[in-house]
Parts: sequence; C-alpha cells; structure tokens
Amino acid sequence: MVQKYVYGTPFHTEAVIRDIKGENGSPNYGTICLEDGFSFTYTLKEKDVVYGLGESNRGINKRGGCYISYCTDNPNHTESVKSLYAAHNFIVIAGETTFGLFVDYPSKLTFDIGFTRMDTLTITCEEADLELYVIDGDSPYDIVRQFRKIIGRSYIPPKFAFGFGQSRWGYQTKEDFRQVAEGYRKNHIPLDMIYMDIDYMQNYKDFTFHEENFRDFSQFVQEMKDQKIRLIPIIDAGVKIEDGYTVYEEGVKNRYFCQREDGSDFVAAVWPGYTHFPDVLNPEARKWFGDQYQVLMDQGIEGFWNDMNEPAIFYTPEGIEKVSQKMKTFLDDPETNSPWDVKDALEALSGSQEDYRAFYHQVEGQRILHDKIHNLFGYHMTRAAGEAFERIAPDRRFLMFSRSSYIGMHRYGGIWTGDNKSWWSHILLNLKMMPALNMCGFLYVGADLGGFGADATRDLVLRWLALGVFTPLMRNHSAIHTRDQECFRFENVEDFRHVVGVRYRLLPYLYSEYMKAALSDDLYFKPLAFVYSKDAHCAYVEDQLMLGNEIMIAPVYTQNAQGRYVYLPEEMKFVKFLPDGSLYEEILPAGHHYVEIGLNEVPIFIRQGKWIPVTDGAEYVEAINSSSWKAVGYAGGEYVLYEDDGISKDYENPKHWKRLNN
Ligand code: MIG
Repeated sequence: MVQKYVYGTPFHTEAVIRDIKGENGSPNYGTICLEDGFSFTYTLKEKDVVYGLGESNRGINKRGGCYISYCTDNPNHTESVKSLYAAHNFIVIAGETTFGLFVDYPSKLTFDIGFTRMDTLTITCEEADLELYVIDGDSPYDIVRQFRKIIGRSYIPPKFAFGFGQSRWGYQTKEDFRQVAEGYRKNHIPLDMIYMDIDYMQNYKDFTFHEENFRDFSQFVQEMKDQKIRLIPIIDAGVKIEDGYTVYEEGVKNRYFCQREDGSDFVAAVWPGYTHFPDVLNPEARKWFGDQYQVLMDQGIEGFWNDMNEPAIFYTPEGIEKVSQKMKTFLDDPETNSPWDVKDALEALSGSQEDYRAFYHQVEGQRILHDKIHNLFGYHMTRAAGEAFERIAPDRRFLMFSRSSYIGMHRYGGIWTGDNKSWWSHILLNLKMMPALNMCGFLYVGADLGGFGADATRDLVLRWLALGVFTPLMRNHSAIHTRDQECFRFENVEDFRHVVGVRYRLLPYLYSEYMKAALSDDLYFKPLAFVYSKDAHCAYVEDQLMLGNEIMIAPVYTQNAQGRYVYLPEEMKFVKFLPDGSLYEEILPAGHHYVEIGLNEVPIFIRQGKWIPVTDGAEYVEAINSSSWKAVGYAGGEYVLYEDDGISKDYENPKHWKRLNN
C-alpha cells in the first residue's frame, strides 16, 4: 500500500506517474516536524537494514552514513563524500518494522542514517514543500516493487547497447578512433561501441562536429558501422556563447536559456568557456533542445551520453569578481589579510550553491529559482532527448544515458556512475550501487570500468571487467592524461578477449533477464536478502549480488588475490568460464567457501535447480547466434528466454518468449 502525504506547495517533479490521492497528517512511522523546514525522524532498531538511495556512496546497507541529495560534479569519490551526481530519495527500512519512503523534493535533502546517532534516522530539508510517499508491504522486495510500479517503466535500450563499449576522454581524430577499432578487431576482442568524448565537437559546441577532424561526419559514422561499431557521442549541458552559432542564437532569441533575476541570460563557464544553460524544465525549451539531437541522428548516430548536467559549473563571472575582490583586499593590506582567503574563494568557484541561487527556470508561467529544483536538471535534459527520440523515430530505441539524474529519469535513459578512479575499492563501490540503482528504477547502469581517474593496471582492468560482464552498461572509460587502458594495450591480450567474450556468451541470458526486469518493474540486480529473506546472514553480505532469477555473482575486488570468500545461502553450482573456452563446474553446499578465481576467469554461481543458456559468443551483438545455446547449471527444468529484434518496441508481443528445455 502506498500513501502520499503532502506538505506545503511541492514542485511537481513527475517522478511518480501513478495518481495517488494526497493525505494530510502524519504517516504511521517516525515523527514529522515542520517547525524549521522539514524533518522526519525514526528510531532504528539494532538489526534494521536501510536499503536504497540509488547512486550514492558507501554500502548496500546505508546505515552509518550521511547522504546529501544535491547533484554534484565531484570526481573524488572518497569514503566521506556525501553527494554524488544524482538524487535518488528512496529508501527502505527493513527489520521488525519494514516500510519504504520516497521523499519527492528536488532541492537539497539530507539523509542521516545512523551517522550522528547510531540509532537515529533523520531526513531533513530547508523547506517543507514536498510529497512524502510511505509504502507498506510484506518485505523490502515487495515494497521496492510497489514503488517501481508508481514511477513507471524503466528505460529500455537497444540490444546493441548490451555489447561492450570503449571510451576515453582524449580521442580527437578519426585516426584515434580507427586505432581503437583496429585494436579490438585485430585482436578479436568483442566490441560494439566507441564513445566520442567532447573533442569531436568544434570548440565544445553541442551538436557540432570538429571542422578539421570530422568534416564528413556521416561518412565516418558509416565507416565504423561497416566494422559493426557504433559511435556514441557525448552532449554537454552548457551551450557555448558564440555569435553565429545557431543553437546559441536560437536559444537567446526565443528566451530558451535560464535567466538571472534581472531577466538576462545566466552565464556559467564549462568546457566551451562561457555558456548558457537550456531551460529544460520549460516544456517549449525542452522540445527545442531535444530537437537538436536530430543533427547527429541524421548523420547515423543511434546513441548518446549526456554529461555535465548537474549542471556542473566551473565558475561564473560573479564568482570571478569575488575572487578578484579578495585578491585586492589581500594586496591592499597583506599584513592583516590572508592569501588563504583568496585560495578559499578560488576553491569555492565551482559548483557553488550561490550560483545555483542566481538563476531561474520558467515552468507553467512561473519563475522558479534553480536551487529549488536543482536535482531535476539532468533528469530533464535527458527527458528532452528521450521525448525527441519519441517524436523523431517513435518505433526505434536509442541508447541514452546520463551523468546526473533524479527518479523519473529512469523512464528516459540509463546512468553511468560518473568519475570514479582506478582504485580497487571502486570495483566494490560499483557493485554496491547496482541494486540500489535498480530499486530506484535505473536498470541500464554501469560504472567506468577500469576506473576514470588515476592510472589503471592490467590486473585491475581484468578484475573490473569480470564484474562489468554483468552490468547492463559495460563500458571501459578513462580520463585524459591517465594511462591508456583499452583492453589491447596490455600484455597477453587473449585474457581480455576471453573475459569480454564471456559477456557475449551470456548476452542472450543477460538481455532476457534485463527485459524481464524492465517489463515487470522488477530488479535485475538484488541484494541477497531480497531472495533469501529468512537467512539472517544475507542481510549483511555487501560483496555479492543476485542477478536475474538464476545466478549470483561474487567478483574478486582485491589486488593480488587468488580468489575470495563467498557465502552461499543454498547449494549452488559454482561455474568458472576458463580462458580455453571450457567451464569449470562444481556443486558447493550452502555455507562459507573460499573459491579460487584466476585473473582470466569469470565466476558465476547458479542457484539450485536452475540453469542458464550460454551461447558461443561473437565479436559484436548482431553476430551472436542465440540458437547455439547450451544449458549450464542444473539439469532439468525450463528457462524462459525473452528475445526480440533489439530495436523495435513491440515488447508485449508473445512471440518474444521462448520456453527452453534442457
Ligand atoms: O569535466 O568530457 O564524467 O566521463 O570524460 C570533465 C570529459 C567532463 C566528465 C565525465 C567524463 C568525461 C569528461 N567529463
């Protein structure tokens, strides 16, 4: 049962699409206080587990942390970081008393989950204008599924998007892209996509192509398609201020950009230099911005990634003015003033809330301060694209994922989890975020495999790929000036061919499980406790996940390890994909085990009595022969495979379901 409580005058975020009658008063759980903004306080029992929060730091169990929903461009995801790029305000408290909460509030919101006091959960925000959804159910899993029903069906990408993608910030010329394509094709490492980062544009102008390097863009798109590789370009939030640039000129003329209090267009510096932000909250401006994607679609592009849409701000002219004032103050009287004030002012330049309080959106004839709806920008930028795809090519699916998001965006695209690092701890963080994202509706998700910042090593990339084999978005991405980490850059490239190859052998199964989850508002990744609810130990397992209905994954995430400890809630078949293409299979009883897993092996655990289809694999998705499947797991029983053409949207057609028997 879902109940909605309305406080003050909430902004209509369209996160929830089911009509639910609002109630006054207070929910059955916790204490609400409206004296100073809004607060919800609940006393946690010792054994309570708190799930949710989608893309956020720390564990599957969120207890012991403080999390702030305020979309932030922060590339240093250390343990103490409270805000990442997204705001996913859904949690489930599971224990003797179990219930779910969704706080539909698009500005800064704090979840203190036993951080200040171990036994106290408090949710606070500055203004009591919000909708609070309270969900009762039989179990945390049941609560999550009820929540998923009210927020609408998750985005479904084209099938090619389940292939492997290579990305790197710094690819500039056709030659750079050709080298990557060749590195994969010559070494027979499967690949379906190469991502284009900001350098394909002319001076970082959205919807343009670099004049020297990509004059004949569509031809190059075709050249790559001939090799069965799709190019996936990036789109940034800020539109460069430059006379003669049509996107800029149209936006100014039609007043489609976010404005300051005095009505002038707000200015923020990002990669292109000074830019304006498209007012994607305003339906008319959103339509206009979405229509721009067609420029690339006309060149043969079938997928995009939306970046910098928190929206990230490097600095504003107002911020620079402040720094220069501080500098002047210091220089005028260095005896009494400190140069560190200048440093502080410099550091405060980027992503400052003061800037987010300096511009407005036009929504239904009303002017809304950006800060009040800050967390909706990435959502609506991606919505702009999604709605445009729907208008331009209603029968086709497009690949679309975003950096910033809010619940509701899950209907329009997926997510990558932003600028992680080539750190072992970030493999585990990647794993922990996955089920939480699914709970919030985001199914097409993945992290930068191999790590974005810092230098990757061969073993790290291999171990991370062995997790990435299972994440719907499987992309190796890295930052400019870090060590090259494409699979073919390392010695013994056959190991990479094998590990990525396992993805393609499993692809019909993984796709099928994704589609089942998407079509029935279910989870693709689950915490163990969602399946084994009576097994008290499962609530505390933070490094294994259930995937689909048949398997459990437990990747290795520490350096120099020969294997790992794993907990089996029931008897399972331990299967390793070995580098020679064969399988190692062993039935293990329920309980704790140490299993050996080599750097070039991919482990899975198949649940008792179940089996999965495994195919021969291929070098790109289209070439997979799904009828080449062999059953891996326990003998007997059937597996229901979902299979379609991967591009059209007639999901409900019964011909897509096949009963396979072994
Ligand atoms: O300020 O486009 O998260 O994936 O490579 C950095 C360059 C901007 C941040 C994205 C990252 C991308 C990078 N971008």
